[in-house]
Amino acid sequence: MSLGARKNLKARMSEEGLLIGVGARDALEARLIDRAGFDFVWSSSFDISAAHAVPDASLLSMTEYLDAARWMNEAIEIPVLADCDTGFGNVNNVVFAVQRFEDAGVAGACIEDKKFPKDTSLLAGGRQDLVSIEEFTGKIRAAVDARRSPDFVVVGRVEALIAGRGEDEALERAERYAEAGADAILIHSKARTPDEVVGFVRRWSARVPLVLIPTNYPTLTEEETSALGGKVKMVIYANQPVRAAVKAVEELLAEIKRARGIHTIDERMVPVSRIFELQDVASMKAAERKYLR
Ligand code: SPV
Ligand code: MG
Repeated sequence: MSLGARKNLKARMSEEGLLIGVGARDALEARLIDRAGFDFVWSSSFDISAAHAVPDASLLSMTEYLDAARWMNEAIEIPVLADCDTGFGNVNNVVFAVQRFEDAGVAGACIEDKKFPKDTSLLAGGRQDLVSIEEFTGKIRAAVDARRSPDFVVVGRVEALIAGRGEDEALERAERYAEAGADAILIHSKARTPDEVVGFVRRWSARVPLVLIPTNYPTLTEEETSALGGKVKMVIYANQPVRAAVKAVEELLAEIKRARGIHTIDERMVPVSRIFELQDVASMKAAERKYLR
């Protein structure tokens, strides 16, 4: 199966410049990200877990992540890069997942080198055990062989910095995952400044492009990232929409409680007509006019 031109993240990776993705928890958020002009949607395990009010710790099943990614993909024109955690188990789970995400029209899958079940990367005191390089290169090779189209992007995610294993091990893992066939390497860091990631980027061989998630080092701008010499191809703002939504909804609910009514909150909400627009009610009504007799 080949992806439609606009969904082809692989083709876009060979264009000049950074690709900017934003994390979504559902199709509505994905549609907002698309309408705002970003390059791709990250179907985030953190965001989808948060939407279910459960920890991002391999608790939801692959099917739930797949469903979320499929709904997102169907709602938008831009590609979805699926956060596939550890691949949901061993190589058999990786093969199973890659085929299903690809069949759902998703543009690519990212798998990380943590042990299943994983703990979320930015949690202080979280379990950050890694699988061996051999085990993880097996997963990358399995993912690459399982995809039906070479356009399906396989991202290998290195958690060595998150696990406190240091830059040398992170570089070795990245090199080995690229050698195993990963189209890009996501290097994650929970340091509070960009220095750790910048140090990695500077030493990276540039064998394949890099992906960054600057949640914990938000001072790194896109301009500064581009200035790192073109080794970074994608930046993912992984969880800002869900965090903004929680803040807005908490404040709204507090105001309703305080005012004992909904007479003071119009300014805090979009009108119902905006939701109709995001639901594309207009297309449904056009179809009714054409076909409904
Ligand atoms: C996600 O958004 O689910 C990620 C990024 O994997 S992080 O939460 O920082 O691990
Ligand atoms: Mg995740």
